[in-house]
Amino acid sequence: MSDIVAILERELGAGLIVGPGHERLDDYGRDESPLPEFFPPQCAVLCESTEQASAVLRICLERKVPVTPRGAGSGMCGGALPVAGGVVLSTEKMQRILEIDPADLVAVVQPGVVTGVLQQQVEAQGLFYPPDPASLEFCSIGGNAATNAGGPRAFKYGVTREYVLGLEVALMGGEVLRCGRRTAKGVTGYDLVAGFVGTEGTFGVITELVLKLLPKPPAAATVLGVFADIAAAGAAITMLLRDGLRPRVLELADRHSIDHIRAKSRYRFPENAGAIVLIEVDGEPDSMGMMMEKIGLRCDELGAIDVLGATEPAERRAVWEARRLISPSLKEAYRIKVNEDVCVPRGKIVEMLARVDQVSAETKIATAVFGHAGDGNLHVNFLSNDDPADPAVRAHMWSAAKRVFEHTIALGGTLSGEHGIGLTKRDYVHLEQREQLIEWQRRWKQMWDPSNLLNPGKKLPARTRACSE
Ligand code: 2HG
Ligand code: ZN
Repeated sequence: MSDIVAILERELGAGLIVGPGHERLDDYGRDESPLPEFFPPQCAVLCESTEQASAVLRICLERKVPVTPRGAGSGMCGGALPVAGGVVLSTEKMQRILEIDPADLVAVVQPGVVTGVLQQQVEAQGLFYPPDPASLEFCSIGGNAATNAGGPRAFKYGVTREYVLGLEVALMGGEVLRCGRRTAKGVTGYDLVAGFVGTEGTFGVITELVLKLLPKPPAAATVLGVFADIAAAGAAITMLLRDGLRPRVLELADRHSIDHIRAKSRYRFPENAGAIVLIEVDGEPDSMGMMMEKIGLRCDELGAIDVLGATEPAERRAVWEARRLISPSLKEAYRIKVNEDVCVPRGKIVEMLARVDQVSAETKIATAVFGHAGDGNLHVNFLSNDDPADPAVRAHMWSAAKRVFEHTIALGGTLSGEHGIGLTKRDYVHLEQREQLIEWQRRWKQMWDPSNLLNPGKKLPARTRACSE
């Protein structure tokens, strides 16, 4: 394993390799997860083509060196951390948009394309790529597909999986597989595309994607329902869902989340906001006014203390910039931010919010709660300025997260709605899934990567128990 850097340099050229002594090497040992440790790889290879990615995977299998695939490094669960050392295979340089086809309504892209850049490019042609993770200005499409990323607009349009029609994947050992289609429908063979999306780089490295596009909605408008507290906002969301309302976004942010973005936000959030429900609709321009009025009146009926509208593009942009700042602002303000991403059945949102409050009171840990409440997907952030290096502090923070997981599962929910399992949550998978089910997934992983060298130690708990449970 020790000569792997020299071999890769010889076979691929030193220009692609971030090796020992390089000032950027340590960056590949970190991501956006709340872990104090970092995991330096032996080197990172910044691949520029499928052939290069395939060569890395071939050489590393021959030498039995672990490989950790990495997109933009914006993941929050440690999925891109090289916990076993070895080589990081980065697709950040594979940034070409190969095709935008308005007739077929598809785009063909390399994995390093930044999600927001793709959105701008397709929108310039009157098209629309809906998945909008909050990190869209720096995350990449390959990472979005690897984690099956969501975002606010998932409420109406669904998550990344719904938009990946076809994939090119480089497998451990270097074989390149193309699967899927570019047609609107298709059922030939097994659905390997769905099988690769969301596998967090444990089955293969995505080297090209065929993405589904939609026509761009001609207009959109945003309404902010201001509520006295999170319980009132949660109850309003439940009622809005029961009304059968289908806006494209139905988001929630509590007072703590809003307070952290006030100073930086161009949009002025009302001082009295105990919680905000963010609703966005899209459709024909002349229907926007009527839809906003209807939503506004309904928010009033549901106890909003104020209702504000944003129709002008600049104003809407300011609202969304502010919303996307919640996560980075909390990260800046606290030394520890353990952020969970639980998802509960929609009918259980109010109960889940109450249980989060209960955990915060029991553990005396401050929380900020925000996110995609219309989908039941709540970002529960546990926050502290205690010493992150103190194991007792960390254990206490994670014990609070575990309680939230337990409440989530008791309510019929799931550990992660959109961020993934990666490293940080793999030891909690047993709370949600039976050993038998986990074992079948391990066998599936084994089929693609029998030597367990591709992103080892992620997604599933290690095999410690008998599988007869
Ligand atoms: C968001 O929706 C992201 O802003 C980040 O998914 C969530 O930091 C978080 O908890
Ligand atoms: Zn989110």
